[in-house]
Amino acid sequence: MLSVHCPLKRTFCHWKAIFYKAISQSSPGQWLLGTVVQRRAYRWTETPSSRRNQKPVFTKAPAFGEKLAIIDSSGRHSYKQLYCSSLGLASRISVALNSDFGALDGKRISFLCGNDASYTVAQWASWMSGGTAVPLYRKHPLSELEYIISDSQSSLLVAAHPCAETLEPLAQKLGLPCLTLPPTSSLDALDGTETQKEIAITDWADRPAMIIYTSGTTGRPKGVLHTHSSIQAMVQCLVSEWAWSKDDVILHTLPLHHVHGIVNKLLCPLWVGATCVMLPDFQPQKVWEMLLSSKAPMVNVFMAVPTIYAKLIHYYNQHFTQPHVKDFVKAVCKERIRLMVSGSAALPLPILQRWEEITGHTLLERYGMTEIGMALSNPLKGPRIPGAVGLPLPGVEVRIVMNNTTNTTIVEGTHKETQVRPGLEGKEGELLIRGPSVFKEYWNKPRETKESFTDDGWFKTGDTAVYKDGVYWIMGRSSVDIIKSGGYKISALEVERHLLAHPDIIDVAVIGAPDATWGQKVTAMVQLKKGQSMTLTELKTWAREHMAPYTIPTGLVVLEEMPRNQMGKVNKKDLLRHFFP
Ligand code: MCA
Ligand code: AMP
Repeated sequence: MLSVHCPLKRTFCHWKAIFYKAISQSSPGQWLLGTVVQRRAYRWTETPSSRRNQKPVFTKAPAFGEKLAIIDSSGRHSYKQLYCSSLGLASRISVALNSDFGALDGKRISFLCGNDASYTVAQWASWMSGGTAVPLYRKHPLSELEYIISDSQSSLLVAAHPCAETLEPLAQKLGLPCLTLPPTSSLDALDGTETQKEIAITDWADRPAMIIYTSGTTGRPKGVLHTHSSIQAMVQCLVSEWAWSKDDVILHTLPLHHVHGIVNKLLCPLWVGATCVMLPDFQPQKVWEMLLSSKAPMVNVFMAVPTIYAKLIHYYNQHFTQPHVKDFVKAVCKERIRLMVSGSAALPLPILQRWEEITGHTLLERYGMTEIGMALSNPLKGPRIPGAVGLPLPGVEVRIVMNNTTNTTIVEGTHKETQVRPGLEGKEGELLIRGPSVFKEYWNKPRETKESFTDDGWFKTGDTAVYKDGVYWIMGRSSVDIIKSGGYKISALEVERHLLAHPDIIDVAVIGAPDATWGQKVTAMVQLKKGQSMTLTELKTWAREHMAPYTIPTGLVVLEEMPRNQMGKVNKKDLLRHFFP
């Protein structure tokens, strides 16, 4: 059998030597055969009883009773309170939709909540009533909210108390019922435990759980549908790999319409009975305060996108200048915090290094995607390689294939072993993923769903990766039309579509200019109507009404004429090289 077992504690060279010895005695055909046999051996296996055990996170809440689940700007919420309020809301949802309790059969429920306990109540209630949760984002403009509600074919809207003003007019326009929650401090008012029926659903695994909207290289944002089974796979894998326990306290500062904020930072702690401290927004000063506070419960887990670490470093450099303050910060972080994770975008080395100087923590970098959850991770214990994203998480199968018509496999690996095709060591290619956390489909988009998988069921990430020195490295996106700014994935074409609606813009190309803090900067290269002028501030002001804030250009270049090739195409790579060498 040809296989390279490559745990980091053994040297890569040692294993490479064994591998070369093995392959020198075999033909290329055997190499491929070896791959298949090994992959089957390590595939995640599911039994009928493991499927029966797949349940949403709220089913674990009663066992945690009065334990503190969420602390937010409105106060403290126990697991019992969250559970009872969710039951109450689920009951109201069923009544509003004229359905038996728990019988919504996957109907979509879009909800708009702040970063607080009301979000969890809306999510759990959607699941308890048998519906599919569609989280909306309060910073999205109305047009974006309307698009998501309509595209997901939502049957009902739920608005947290302060969001009702936004959602109710939309509900009226779309002819949908809208339930408004009481203020988060009074969520108990929803409690209806005495009148509740039992939740009769037992076959959770394949039921749709959540639709998250994500941008692609073509068309409008697509709804990524995850089942309860794929969500549970994500949660259980991270809980065990990162050793989550009920004693953990995580500080939550991310938006709640993406996997990073929803799964890694909220569902994981709630799965184990830990406590989640939720801030309404990211504010560097507040985050430092919470990380350093000695008030119980003290934060011991933190996760963020690289831009947040960059902003925290910036704040530290400006405000924590005295040596004894620096010593204090480092001592507290080292002593109290057990885990600090970075992900959603490449972590630049200067950020990793400076964070280490400041806090004594080597950030654990991991790689994930809306469609697949988390796939690759540096280890909790053991060496974390700067710039690399480690190895596949348990259950995840990884391939790197050549970006050409042959689709030759360069590398194939799992949590336990990695095989490199002889002669292709160190070659870059597209990263493919398979495993239980992979999404079910793009909502209502069978063609796009089919195109995003290979014939043998691997999801094509569109990221370029390489396997080197015993670990995986993400080299960037295969397409220039996907921009990552502040950890958000942004479609350049979607931004262009919006900007072309500006009355003075006749041509536009949007590119992601490199940026130390944001990863990339959404930069608009525009050609204006004759005699018109435009400043970045004017463009931003116009865009605020139409676009999600994180997609609004933060760079503007006005061109006399858009450079196009003979085919009429703009070469964005050339533009990037020319303007941002
Ligand atoms: C924005 N600004 C910029 C740039 N971008 N300025 C210069 N260069 C840029 N590239 C400006 C804005 O125009 C605005 O200016 C000001 O900076 C503040 O912008 P804002 O967006 O309000 O910033 P913020 O509130 O401080 O937020 C930064 C943030 C946020 C906290 C990093 O972007 C964030 O929460 N990102 C996380 C996204 C996330 O969760 N991604 C996960 C998806 P002005 O004030 O003049 O308007 S990925 C995922 O889920 C997968 C599964 C995974 O792997 O995790
Ligand atoms: P999203 O589609 O918003 O879920 O973003 C997923 C994308 O973020 C991936 O396809 C990668 O391009 C990027 N990404 C996530 N984590 C990392 C990482 N650690 N390094 C580089 N890119 C990352």
